[in-house]
Amino acid sequence: MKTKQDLTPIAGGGLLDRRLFLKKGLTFSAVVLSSDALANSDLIRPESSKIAGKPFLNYGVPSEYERQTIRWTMANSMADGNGVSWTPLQDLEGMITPNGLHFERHHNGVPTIDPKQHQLLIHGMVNQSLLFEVEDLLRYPMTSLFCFIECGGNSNAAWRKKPIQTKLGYFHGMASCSEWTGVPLRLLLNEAKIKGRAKWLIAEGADASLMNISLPLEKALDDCIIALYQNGERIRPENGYPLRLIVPGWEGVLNVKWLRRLHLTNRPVMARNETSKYTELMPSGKARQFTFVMEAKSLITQPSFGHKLDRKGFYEISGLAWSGRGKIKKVEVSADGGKTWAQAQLQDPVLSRCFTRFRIPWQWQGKTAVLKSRATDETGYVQPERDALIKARGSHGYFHYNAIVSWKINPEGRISHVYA
Ligand SMILES: Nc1nc2c(c(=O)[nH]1)N[C@H]1C(S)=C(S)[C@@H](COP(=O)(O)O)O[C@H]1N2
Ligand SMILES: [Mo]
Repeated sequence: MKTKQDLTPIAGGGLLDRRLFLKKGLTFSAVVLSSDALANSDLIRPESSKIAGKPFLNYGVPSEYERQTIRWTMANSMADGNGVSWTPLQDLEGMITPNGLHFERHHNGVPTIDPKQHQLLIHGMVNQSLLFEVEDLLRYPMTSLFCFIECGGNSNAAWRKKPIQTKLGYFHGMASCSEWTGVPLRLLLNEAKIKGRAKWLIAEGADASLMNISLPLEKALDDCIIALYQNGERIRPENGYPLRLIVPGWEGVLNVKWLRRLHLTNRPVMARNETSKYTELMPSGKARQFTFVMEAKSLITQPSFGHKLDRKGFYEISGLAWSGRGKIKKVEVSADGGKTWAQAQLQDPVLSRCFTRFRIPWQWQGKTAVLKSRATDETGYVQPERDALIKARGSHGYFHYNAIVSWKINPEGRISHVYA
């Protein structure tokens, strides 16, 4: 048997070693029953077991008791159907985002597309232009990949001078993670026979915004897919039905939905979303452009703003980490505002460019505490503190915010978002 020493904190503020902690078999909150209580017949035969349940459903929906777990939607006035909906990351567990809760970003609404009417055109610097029906694509060899999609504008509220007080998903939830299945783009491009001068691929959607974007051909040939399925079922209309481009690890905007055209060229098209948007003014006065990769980031999802710690004692801190450059190598957590750090356990599987779930037990003393998480990816890149990010990038930022997020717990157990 291990001794009491097992629960010696491994960092300030009460962070504990998860393996030793689980071995101890401690109770978190279960009620210990007396023999009188055990005599209560409802415990042995609950109400729900006394009548037959509801019939089968052709398509399942979440429990009626989970109606609060929803996307938070916000339309803007720039164009009809322009806006966002956020994934409620604070209410979810594991690494996969349910399809009905995948965030949405549309520039002009969700088009209604009959797959029988939809075609994909590949043309430009190729030896033969090709036109694919959706039916044709469904016959190609497919592959699946688990990856996150994150909008380059995710977390942009954190660039503001004062921290916003809102649920985690409502400012970091323009990121979701799915298993995408479809045809490797390389197969289709090789079939069209790329001309030597081609360097870029302009992808265009079939929505009212005819959104287009330039993608380096090298990336297209490396690991991009034309996805037809999302978490096992055909892609939802909101996420690009009947087909979309998946560009693993790179900015959300490159993942063109309702994809209808791939035009091979020798230079970028200089579309709205790679010139006036998704570019960043740097302290030098010059703007960064084509900042494709989403750098490593992590968030504590439990506990986070809107949750309340109702008593002191044990809690499992749980969160998500991801990097557009590969796998997450480690996540460190601090419970004392960054003075000391302890390594959290990464939950299997840890996949490249995919959400990774991390966990660490914590004994809250009932005092003020500041929780932080810091991700390191397999390239050695370490998620920066907010000050360092602002120093490097200036204070005019709007895109690519990936600094450490801090939650302050007050003695009543209430949680606020702080810059610390
Ligand atoms: N055709 C088309 N593709 C699009 C968009 C769009 O408005 N139209 N939005 C882009 C942006 S900015 C992002 S962040 C992702 C969002 O994908 P999702 O809505 O499936 O989360 O889709 C990208 N692909
Ligand atoms: Mo985006």
